[in-house]
Amino acid sequence: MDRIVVIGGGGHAKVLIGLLKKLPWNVMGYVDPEERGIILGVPRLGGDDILPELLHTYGRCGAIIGVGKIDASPLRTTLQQAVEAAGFELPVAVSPHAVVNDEVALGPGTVVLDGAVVNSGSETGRGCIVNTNSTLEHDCRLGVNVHVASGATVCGGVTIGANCLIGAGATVVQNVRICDNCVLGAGSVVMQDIESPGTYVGVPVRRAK
Ligand code: JB3
Repeated sequence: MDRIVVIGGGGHAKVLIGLLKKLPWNVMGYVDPEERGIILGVPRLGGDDILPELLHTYGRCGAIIGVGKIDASPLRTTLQQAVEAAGFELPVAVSPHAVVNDEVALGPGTVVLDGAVVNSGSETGRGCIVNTNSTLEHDCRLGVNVHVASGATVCGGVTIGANCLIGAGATVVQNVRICDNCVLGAGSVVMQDIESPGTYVGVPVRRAK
């Protein structure tokens, strides 16, 4: 079984550790600047500074970005680039309780969590989160570091730019295009293209900031 380390030790990391334990990975531990205690039986190994030592000791090792995303920050991409540059492998992790249909391409470091559906012909960039019970319909295109939060529905043919957060329970209707660096509030409904980065809330969405 290949070894893997989780980057971050908060709520998203806990979900990923629960998932990785069901997959053929040996979860060595998590790294976090803070001591977050044992998470689902998995210990903290230290801060990010111990990562080179892990590679030196074990040779081949996976890493997964357990720092989540509730804004348009590129932090997850920065972390992913750092661990890749250090020599870690960035696997795709798909829950056994998710459905990923035909001709789907998931970028390295993307996770598809319990109950999520990624329908045929869709693509994600690197390091995306398709969170619990969300739907990414057919022929969608997600940029890097997009989080489709729990229960969100992205209809067919939608394009979403880098770093976007599609909030919990939000809906994006068919063929809409959303530019980079947008945050859509929980429960919001997007019916037209969004062409300026910002935060959008409501039904239909309006710009909040
Ligand atoms: O809504 C859902 C289902 N999940 C949310 C997820 C997507 O985003 C969750 O409820 C949270 O809102 C959020 O999860 P996350 O990012 O795990 O949040 P939090 O519980 O606050 O934990 C963040 C952890 O990342 C903290 O322990 C930080 O110390 C750690 N962290 C921050 N920067 C870092 C770094 N860890 C490492 N290794 N390196 C960093 O640079």
